[in-house]
Amino acid sequence: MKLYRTLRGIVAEHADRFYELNSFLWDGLITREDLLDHLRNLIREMKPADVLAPRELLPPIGSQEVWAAGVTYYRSRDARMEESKGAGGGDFYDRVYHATRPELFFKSAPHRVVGPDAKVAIRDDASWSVPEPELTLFITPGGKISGYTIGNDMSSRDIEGENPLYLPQAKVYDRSCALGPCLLISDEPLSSATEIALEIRRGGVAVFSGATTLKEMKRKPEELVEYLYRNNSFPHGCFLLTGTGVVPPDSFALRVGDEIRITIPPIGTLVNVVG
Ligand code: DO4
Ligand code: MG
Repeated sequence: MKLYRTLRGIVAEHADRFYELNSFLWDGLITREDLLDHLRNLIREMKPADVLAPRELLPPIGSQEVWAAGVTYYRSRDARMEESKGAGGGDFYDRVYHATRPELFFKSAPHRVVGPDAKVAIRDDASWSVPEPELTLFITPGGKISGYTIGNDMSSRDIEGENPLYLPQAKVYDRSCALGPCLLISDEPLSSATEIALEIRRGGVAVFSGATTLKEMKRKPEELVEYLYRNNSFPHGCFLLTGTGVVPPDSFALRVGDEIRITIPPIGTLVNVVG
């Protein structure tokens, strides 16, 4: 079951049919602990449409905080050790990769998040920015993973590389986070064979493409959630980006106009342009 947040209300997609849930509010709906069963009961009584009439998709977020995990893939550990070696910070990334406690950081308030086809930003004071394609969990107030979406954890590598203490500035700024295109509601974990693919197009031509699978992720989603919810309450639930396993080579930096396409097959493709 997929849920879309749109300018004309909420739409559920199930078995290639679309159901308008116009009378529902996003926060009230997605924070239900029995979300999947509730949606199944709702649509049972409804008349579906075969196609979704064109409408603008919004990011699948209401009042939730967005958090992120870091260095959950070997590729991320490697790239960060390299970018920060001049600053003497490299050892921290290796240590956190192997530590019991994961790296978790606050990524975004809802107003900094953009949705499908909206523009993501690079900082004016950054010279080396990249997208980070990440499987993103939706967790209920009770701590249950009830949905999945695609997240882009836009990052300024030069700022983070200069000093790891600059991480919040490298990660948190207007339009530094994209989520979408929908929330995949499932009580089952995603298969470890699930692919996360990134393509960056410049002037219509692919200038970078790469992929990983969830098998490469060092930590289990439940482990990240368990740490995030320690002494932390989320009355509206929470989104958690689970870290990147795809990092373009060090010679690559995003430019205004670049198109970022992130695909996670059971969820869809999230497309944003830098602007
Ligand atoms: O350690 C800094 C951030 C790491 C991160 O965002 C990632 O690994 O995806
Ligand atoms: Mg990241």
